[in-house]
Amino acid sequence: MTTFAEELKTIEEKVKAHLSDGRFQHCLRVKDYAIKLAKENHLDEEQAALAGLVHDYAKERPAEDFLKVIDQFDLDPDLKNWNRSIWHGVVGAVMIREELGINDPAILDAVVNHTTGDGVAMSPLAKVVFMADYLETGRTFPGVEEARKITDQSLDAGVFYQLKHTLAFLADQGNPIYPKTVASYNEWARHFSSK
Ligand code: DGI
Ligand code: FE
Ligand code: FE
Repeated sequence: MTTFAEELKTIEEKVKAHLSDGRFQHCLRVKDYAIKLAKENHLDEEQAALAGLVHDYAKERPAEDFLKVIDQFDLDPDLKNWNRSIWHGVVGAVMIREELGINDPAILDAVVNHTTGDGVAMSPLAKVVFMADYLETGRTFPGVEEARKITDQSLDAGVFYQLKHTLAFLADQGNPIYPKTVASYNEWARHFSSK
């Protein structure tokens, strides 16, 4: 029998081996923040820890690796028009399943959605990982304290805060915006708007 702590340690070593130290430390902080948010929202802390730990597992893989997986697993061919920012979640989840042996669909779904968010039907675990990635203690962007407070009060309000600000930031930089990011924003905007 392996305990959860042992399983986490084994996965942690594998994640560490695939990432620069800075990115690995980010993953550890996301794990910790995900545990905090899971506690606050009465969710499974072990699932949150594991999902937080692995969420950026694929972040530093070469483009060819992602392109191969997109073909091999018949993922949406439109993905090829995007880049690592989008691939590391959507395609990275397949690598996490295949290479780390994580099969829990809730964890894989949280990884898939950690960059773009998802609509209002987004799972509580996916919300936790999405917010932990944004709010982990190493994040210092203007507004991060406000975002942490809002999220402590309401996970949903935090998700909308992040989508609003990320969309505005990407547009301000003149970056293309992945359709799912826009769709996620629209669903939450309708959910929170009175009109
Ligand atoms: O992987 P992280 O840096 O911890 O965080 P992330 O996965 O949330 O975001 C990765 C990058 O992707 C970040 O620079 C913002 C960017 N991003 C998020 N949504 C979109 C996006 N980039 C594009 N082009 N389109 C998006 O919709
Ligand atoms: Fe990421
Ligand atoms: Fe991240």
